[in-house]
Amino acid sequence: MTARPPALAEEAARILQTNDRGGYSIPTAGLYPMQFNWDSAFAALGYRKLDPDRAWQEIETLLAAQHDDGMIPHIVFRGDCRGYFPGADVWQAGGAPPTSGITQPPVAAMAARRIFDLHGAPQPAERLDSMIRRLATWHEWFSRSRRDPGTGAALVTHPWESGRDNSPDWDAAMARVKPEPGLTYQRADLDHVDAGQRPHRADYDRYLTLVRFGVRLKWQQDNLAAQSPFRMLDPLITAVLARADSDLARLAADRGMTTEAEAAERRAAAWQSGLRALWSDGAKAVVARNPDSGEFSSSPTAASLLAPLAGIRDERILAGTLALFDRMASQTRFGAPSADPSCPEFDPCRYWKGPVWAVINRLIGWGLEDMGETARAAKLRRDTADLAAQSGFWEYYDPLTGEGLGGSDFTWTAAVYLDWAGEEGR
Ligand code: 9WN
Repeated sequence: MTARPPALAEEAARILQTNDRGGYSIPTAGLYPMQFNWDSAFAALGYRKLDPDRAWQEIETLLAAQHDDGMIPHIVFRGDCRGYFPGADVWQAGGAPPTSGITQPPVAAMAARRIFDLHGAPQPAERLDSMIRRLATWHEWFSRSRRDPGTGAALVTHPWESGRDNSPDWDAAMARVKPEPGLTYQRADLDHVDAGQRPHRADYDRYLTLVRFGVRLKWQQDNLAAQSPFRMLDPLITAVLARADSDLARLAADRGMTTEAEAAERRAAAWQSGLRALWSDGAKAVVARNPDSGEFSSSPTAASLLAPLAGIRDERILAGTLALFDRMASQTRFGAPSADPSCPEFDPCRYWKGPVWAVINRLIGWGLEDMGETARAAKLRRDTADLAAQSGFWEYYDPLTGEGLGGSDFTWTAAVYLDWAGEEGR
């Protein structure tokens, strides 16, 4: 039996309230007991339905963790973080509260723009001005410390920075990372989730090796971008930056911050051209790319469906994107699978190797709606809502059966339902 939509919206609201730690949220108790960067951006979109001021607070607490160089870290270790590995003691990245040493997809400006458009500015409105300044400083940091000069696309220095940890996009580059000899550590994720739904031990060895590399560089971000044993160009972060900078430009213009608005417009155009440089004639899609060899990833992933979000309207890229969307949709009951079902690495249960993620559907749907592709966007919304109705609000789902996987009672999945998926037909 499937839950009826009003009951589902109530359940989603209950999850947001349960995971609210007072001004910030955790993704889910146990598995992720602290604040995560893009999780908070999506959480804000859910809180806006319950209390817009609480939504603004979520963004403010995230931005409050900004490093001196402008980076907003991927984890802010607030509250009792025991039970998560690697903790602040491993990262050694400083901050009060302590943080990780890398960033995550910058969805926060997109969330801020949407909350502003639908609910107006927070009170007093100067709060929004400080958020705009912090977002602008963060986005400038991306242009300075994560922009590949060759292609103009965004570089990631750790799979965790991409937010799509074990995506096939990173397999070739990860295979070249030599794990540090004699690493001993105790994973905490397997206390909460079945090993078949999480990355392998060989992945964790490399995740840790890369963290220790950053510690040795004292998290000097420009050096990290130049020297990290893992450097890849990410279509998702590039597309999100194009969209987030254009949203930031609109927000800044609305607040009369002309200099910030013009700078954000320029950055948005530069990220769009960076995304075009990820177009592969072989894959007929925008895909991850090695900045050193220029080599393209051999198969597309869900991140290849984000050119519309970036505001790209080139005929060839849009036609390739829609054809890929249709092919992937024909291969799974629920879209969008995080990895291409035709690729040998596809695994419907293992994290970013195939499962559906509500937040990725939200980003793809956002772009499709922008370009007037309402039928395809509606399919993704319906699939996202059907997954919640069938299984509840999980971290991710099997695209073939709809089974809920990973952590349960998950903040960003509940938030995407409230903000978007559960809205269908209203
Ligand atoms: C490492 C919190 C985060 C998400 C990421 C997701 C997962 C962390 C982990 O959980 O990553 O950053 O420990 O597995 O991949 O996108 O932000 O929900």
